[in-house]
Amino acid sequence: MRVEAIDLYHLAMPLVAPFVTSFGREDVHDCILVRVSGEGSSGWGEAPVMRAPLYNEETIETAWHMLRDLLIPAALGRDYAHPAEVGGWWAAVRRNYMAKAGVEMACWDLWANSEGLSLAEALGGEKERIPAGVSVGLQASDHDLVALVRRHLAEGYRRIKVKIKPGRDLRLLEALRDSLGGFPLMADANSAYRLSDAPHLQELDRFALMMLEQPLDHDDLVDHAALQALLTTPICLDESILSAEDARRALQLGSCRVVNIKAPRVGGLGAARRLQETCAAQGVPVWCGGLLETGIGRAHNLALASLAGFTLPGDTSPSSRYFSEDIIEPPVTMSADGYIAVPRGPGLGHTVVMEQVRRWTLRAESFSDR
Ligand code: OSB
Ligand code: MG
Repeated sequence: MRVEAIDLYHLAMPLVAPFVTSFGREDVHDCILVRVSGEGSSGWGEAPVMRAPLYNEETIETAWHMLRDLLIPAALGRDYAHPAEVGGWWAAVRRNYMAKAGVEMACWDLWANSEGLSLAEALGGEKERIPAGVSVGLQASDHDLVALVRRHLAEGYRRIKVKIKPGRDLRLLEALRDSLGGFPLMADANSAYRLSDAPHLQELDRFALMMLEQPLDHDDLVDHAALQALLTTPICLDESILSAEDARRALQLGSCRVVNIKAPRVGGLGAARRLQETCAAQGVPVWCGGLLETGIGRAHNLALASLAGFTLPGDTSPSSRYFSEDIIEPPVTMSADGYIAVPRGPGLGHTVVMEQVRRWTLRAESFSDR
């Protein structure tokens, strides 16, 4: 498959409700959509970068720069026999994983389309449907949070994740357990605590959480290991794991017992699959996280989560949880018992609606090898 042209679109799509975490509030989902074309076919990827470097160090502007000035020039005109090769094109470029993932994931879709395979088949995914989880942001009050989680449980979600931060943790979890009982629940702190908070975090053990996600700094495997030794609740790492090598180091140190895998965080689907294999070899369960993706990134996540090694429900929710109208047709939907069907058609298995893409595009740029 030869890469002949690449198009970039910066989208800003309004969310149906603001998403509030320990690091900030998002009313709009920003991302860079990447379309790679070649040999009469095309494929889509999504780099879910934010405007500010709050989740990782990348931003819309840094990713656009990396794509335009380094990653796309190294990709145009390249031939690949299999998309697992693509990540290697930028071996000399450090990090900038979301920018790389945008192109890498589009190359998977392009290849799958030309082979007549679904993305799940291209990756080796076996599941026909995946259990849906939902990530619930911080709400104005514990009362509002309980009402929202009650609604999500009635909608069928198979696991609930709530965001916590210092001052918004024990009472909130207590309210959920008191009102709604023993449903599958976990908490994500997005690095809001320090190791000196360990005595406080030990109090979370009484809520029987499935896991506590990323309590400490994004680059601190050492303190996470010290904290894990003091908790019965398993720690799950998100921001701290940027590669399969990071996971090997984290597991060697005892920094976590579960890993959240997001393809954009690690440079794409090839790297995400290697990360999953590293975890599986050590008996460590993984699940597929999310970054509020549009239908394009969501379809990629469904394909990834269809791999047998993804044994826990993740953060993949239906389109309607994020957007009033998605940019793909049909939108991603969830059954009443909380499952999402893995797309079976070629590539994404959904059609990208260009009218919707253009509607939310703030900036676009095209590149070709001619
Ligand atoms: O930490 O998992 C996270 C969204 C944006 C940035 C970071 C995170 C999240 C989520 C939402 O939790 C996951 C989703 O619903 O896509
Ligand atoms: Mg997280």
